[in-house]
Amino acid sequence: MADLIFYTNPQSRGRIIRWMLEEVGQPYETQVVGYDTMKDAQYLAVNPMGKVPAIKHRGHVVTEAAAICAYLADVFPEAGLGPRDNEKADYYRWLFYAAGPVEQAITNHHAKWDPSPEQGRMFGYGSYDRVVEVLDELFSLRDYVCGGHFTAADVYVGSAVMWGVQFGTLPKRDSFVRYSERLQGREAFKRARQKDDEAQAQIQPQQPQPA
Ligand SMILES: N[C@@H](CCC(=O)N[C@@H](CS)C(=O)NCC(=O)O)C(=O)O
Repeated sequence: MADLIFYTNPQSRGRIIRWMLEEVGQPYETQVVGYDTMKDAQYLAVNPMGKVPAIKHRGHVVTEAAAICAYLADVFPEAGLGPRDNEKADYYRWLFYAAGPVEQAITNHHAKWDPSPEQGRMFGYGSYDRVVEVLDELFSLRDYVCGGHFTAADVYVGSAVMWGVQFGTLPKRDSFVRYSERLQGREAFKRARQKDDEAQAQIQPQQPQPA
């Protein structure tokens, strides 16, 4: 069995981790989990939430895309994806901001439910509009989460921004578009996209086109 196993579905947040794994550059084994088998006992033994992505590294399971990004940066320091000492504040702050407030604001807003101003005091993200403004200001002022240096936090925060712009769940602010373009130019990102597209094609082989 491989040291590092990656459980994913190519049409899922597993794409975040594929990209992270390609940035890390260590060998890994991919196990594609179908949406129809995610709640089977065999996969629930890996992730009791019955969701992807997950990894198993030397027998230890890590779930939650943000945690997996941080974990991989930590256990493979040679990849240089963790924060330098003076970057740790930004790294943790924005990684957790994306995994909590950004994720909740985007998914609730997409589901057409937003807290009232009164409820916003109790909800960790306050309001969707405020979350968008804060993200926009961040990437108007810097190229990457930690300033001028790409880290694992950009894999996670950047995925939220890229998907948000692509699927229209975030507005197409200039700062988001420029940040997305910067990230999409990375070789690891392109490799990951190709591998996921190949995995997707194996699940759903292309239908022959009518003549
Ligand atoms: N909080 C999890 C969310 C994972 C998640 O919701 N994955 C979706 C795909 S994007 C899933 O596995 N859905 C299948 C299901 O719930 O049955 C993370 O950040 O990794």
